[in-house]
Amino acid sequence: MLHVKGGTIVTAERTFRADILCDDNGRIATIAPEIDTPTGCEIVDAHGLLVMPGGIDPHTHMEMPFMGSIASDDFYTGTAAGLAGGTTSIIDFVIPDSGSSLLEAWKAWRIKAEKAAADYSFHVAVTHWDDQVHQDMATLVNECGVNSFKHFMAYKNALMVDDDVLLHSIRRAGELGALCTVHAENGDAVAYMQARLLAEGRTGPDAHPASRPPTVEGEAAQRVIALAGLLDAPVYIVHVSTAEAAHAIADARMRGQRVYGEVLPQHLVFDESVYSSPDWLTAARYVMSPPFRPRHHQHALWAGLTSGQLQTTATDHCCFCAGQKENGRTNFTHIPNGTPGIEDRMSILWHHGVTTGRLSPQEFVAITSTNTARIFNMLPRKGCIVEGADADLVLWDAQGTRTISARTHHQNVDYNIYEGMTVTGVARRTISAGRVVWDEGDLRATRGAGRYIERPALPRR
Ligand code: DUC
Ligand code: ZN
Ligand code: ZN
Ligand code: ZN
Repeated sequence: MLHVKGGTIVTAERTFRADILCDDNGRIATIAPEIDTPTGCEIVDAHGLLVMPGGIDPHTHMEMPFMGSIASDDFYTGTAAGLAGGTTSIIDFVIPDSGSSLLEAWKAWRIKAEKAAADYSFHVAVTHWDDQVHQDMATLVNECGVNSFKHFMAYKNALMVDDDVLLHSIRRAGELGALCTVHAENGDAVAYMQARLLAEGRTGPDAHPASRPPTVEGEAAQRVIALAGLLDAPVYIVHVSTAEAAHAIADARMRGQRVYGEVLPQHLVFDESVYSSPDWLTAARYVMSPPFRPRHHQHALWAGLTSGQLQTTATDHCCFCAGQKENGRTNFTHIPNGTPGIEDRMSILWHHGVTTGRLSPQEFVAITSTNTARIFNMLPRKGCIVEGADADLVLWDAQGTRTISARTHHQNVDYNIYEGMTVTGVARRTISAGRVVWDEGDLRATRGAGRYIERPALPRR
C-alpha cells in the first residue's frame, strides 16, 4: 500500500487538496482530504507538489524496424525513460510487413513488448487490403483489445496505403467501433519531390523539409477528412505539424465531423532552421516526418491545443543513433526518420505551455493524459484520478527546473533533440500501478512490469 500525502490533485476537471491511498492491486483505493496512514503503508510525501494522472503517450515506436534500421529504444528502455519523465502508459504501433497478417504481427509485437516497464497498448497498422485484413480487424477489435488502426498516407513503396485501402479500412473500423488514425502526408508527392531534389544534386538533410512541404500534409489531411466524412466515420490525425492540417481539422469539426488531431512537442519548439546546420549529423538528427516547419505553423498548433480543436500530445518517439542516421550520409531519403522524446514530453509542454500562460494546469492534464484516455477508450482506468482507477500518478514540481541532456537522460539513444535546454516543470516522483518507479532521480523501473492494456471497442452511434 502507498499513501500519497499532502499533495494538490490536478485532473482535467478540477484542482483540490487530497491524499490518495493506493492498494496492493495497483489501484486507487481512497481519495480524501486527510487519510490516516494504515500500519505498514509506505508514505510518499507530496507536499508542495501537484499530483496528476500519469502521462499517456499515444504515439511511440519502440524497437520499430524502419528504413533499414531498428529503433534503438526497446520496450523496456523506452518505457523506463517515459517513467522518468512522468509518462506511465504508451500506445505503440504494430507494423505488419506489407501483405502479411495483422493478427500475426500483433502477436509478434505482444512478445516484443513483454519487457515493457510501463503499461502499453497497440494501434495496428493496415498496410494493404484483402479479405484477411477485413477478418483480422474484427478479431483484433473483438478479442484482442485493439480499438484503433493506423494508416500511412506517406512512405510510398513501403507502408503507404492509397485511397481505396483507406476507404475500406475506415468503413470497416467504423462498423467495428474502432478509430482510424492516419499519418497524413501525400506519399506520391513526397516521392516525386525527393526524386527531383536528388536529380538537382540536393542530397543533404536540408532537402528533407523541401521534399515534404506543408501543402503535402495539408492535402492529405483534407483528403482523409473528406473520405471519413463520406463514410460518416471518425478519424484521428497523428502529428499535425502545419497550419493547413490544423485548420482542416478545425473546419471539419465545425461542420460536425468527428476529427481528432495530435501534436508533438518538438513541432512546437523547433523550426526548419534545424536542417541548415553546417554539421551533417546535427541536421540529420532532426530528420523526422513530418519535418520541422517555418515558425508561423507553431502558432496554429498552440491555438489548436488551447481551443480544443487539437486534443492530444504525443512524441512519435522513434530513436536512431548516429551510426543509424549515417545510412543517409550521401542521400537524405535514406536517413532513418525519427526523433526521440518520450522522457521530455511532459516537461517541454509544461515549460512552453503552462509557464507561458498558454495552458492551465488542468488543460495540461487534458492534453497529456485525459483526452487520449477518452478518445482511445481507456477511461476511467487511465487518464483520471478516481477511486478504482490504476494508480498511475506523477508528482509534479511546477517550479522545479532541470537541464535536458543526453548525458543524463534514460533513453537508449546517443543524443537529445532538446540538449542544453533548461525547463521549468519536473516529474519528481512517478507512480506506476501503485509502485514508486521514479523517485527524485532514482529510476526503479522493472523489466516486464508493464501490462498490456486492452481497449474495448468504442460506443457506436
Ligand atoms: N515518422 C517518423 O519520423 N518516424 C517514424 C514514422 C514516421 O511516420
Ligand atoms: Zn507518422
Ligand atoms: Zn503555412
Ligand atoms: Zn509515428
